Amino acid sequence: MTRKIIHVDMDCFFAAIEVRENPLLRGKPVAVGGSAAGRGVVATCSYEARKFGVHSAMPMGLAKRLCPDLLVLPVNMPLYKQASTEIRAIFEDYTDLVEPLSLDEAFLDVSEAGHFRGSATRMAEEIRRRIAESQRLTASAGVAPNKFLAKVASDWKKPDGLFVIRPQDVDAFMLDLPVRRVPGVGKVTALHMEKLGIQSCGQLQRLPLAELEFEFGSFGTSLYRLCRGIDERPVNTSRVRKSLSVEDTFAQDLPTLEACLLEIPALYTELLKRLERAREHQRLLPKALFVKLRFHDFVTTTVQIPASGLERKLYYQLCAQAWERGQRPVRLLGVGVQFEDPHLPEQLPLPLKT
Ligand code: TTP
Ligand code: MG
Repeated sequence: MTRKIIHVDMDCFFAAIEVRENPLLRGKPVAVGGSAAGRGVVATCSYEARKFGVHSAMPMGLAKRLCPDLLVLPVNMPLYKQASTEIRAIFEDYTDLVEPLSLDEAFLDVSEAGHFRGSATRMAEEIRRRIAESQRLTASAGVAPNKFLAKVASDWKKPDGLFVIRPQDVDAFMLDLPVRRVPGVGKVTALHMEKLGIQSCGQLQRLPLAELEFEFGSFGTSLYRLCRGIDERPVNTSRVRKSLSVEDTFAQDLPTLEACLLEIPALYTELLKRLERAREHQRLLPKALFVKLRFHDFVTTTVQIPASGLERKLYYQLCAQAWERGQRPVRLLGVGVQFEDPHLPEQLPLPLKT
């Protein structure tokens, strides 16, 4: 059965909310995030700031250099959460099948929704209008037969746009779609494809399944379908958490391994706290622990170890291992845990030999 999926993504979400709260910011380059002095990063920024090359996750100091007039605002999370909750309530007027991806983004499966005699396009239009009216914020939306294409579509006419890919348009749409748009294709895979002379999904379609699997391993199997615009992933109402982590960028570089180790207890305590909160919603079984270090020159390294519990000792060990790889001052330190896939059947404990 063909499905009807809507993907809604708010435009410059945090920054748009700040501009709404303070109209003097309208039309100005605005960034939300940590201050340059505190060595923070940009969470997001207005389109005026993006013109200067400022983008998410960029160090604020660099953003200020690229755009000297940049207005930097601190993150006001409760305000964004409030807007997010109200927007989600709008989605739920159309379907129970809502899968939030983040505060500002969600998939809706409206295949069974009766509004507008089932027209997903009309529903998406109305959702955008209601968000604009009630929140004074703009949203972009994509409508397509699956999640992959709905997400591509919401980005197609951003900001404040709507784009629809009908089932009969999929084949033509895929031909020129850059492979980078395919979920799971990052820099490395894209480069691999480029070396094979492949830039578009149309070109990728010419590779037989066996060749895709030879070149890209198990991901090749998914690629075979994705490059044809086929994606059967359901809209999940509750997302399964794969990992949880806590990290901190320090106002001053941590000069030595000892200094890094001293930061572990605070990060560890915070991780336990967040894990406890996350466990209120789902069963989470640790399968590995990891430590992430970013050295002062932004070189980043991650080490992990299989584990079924959050042993603090292991984090010290991992931290020392990660440090060995760089042996220079550290600007960011993170600790985290990966979880078992809850859909796998539970492993039976091996009977103890007596
Ligand atoms: P995005 O949807 O990626 O970005 P955006 O809504 O700001 O801009 P766009 O118009 O391109 O959709 O992320 C949503 C919000 O999540 C964003 O406003 C800030 C926050 N965010 C972070 O805090 N850190 C990040 O690294 C990213 C990418 C987003
Ligand atoms: Mg967004």
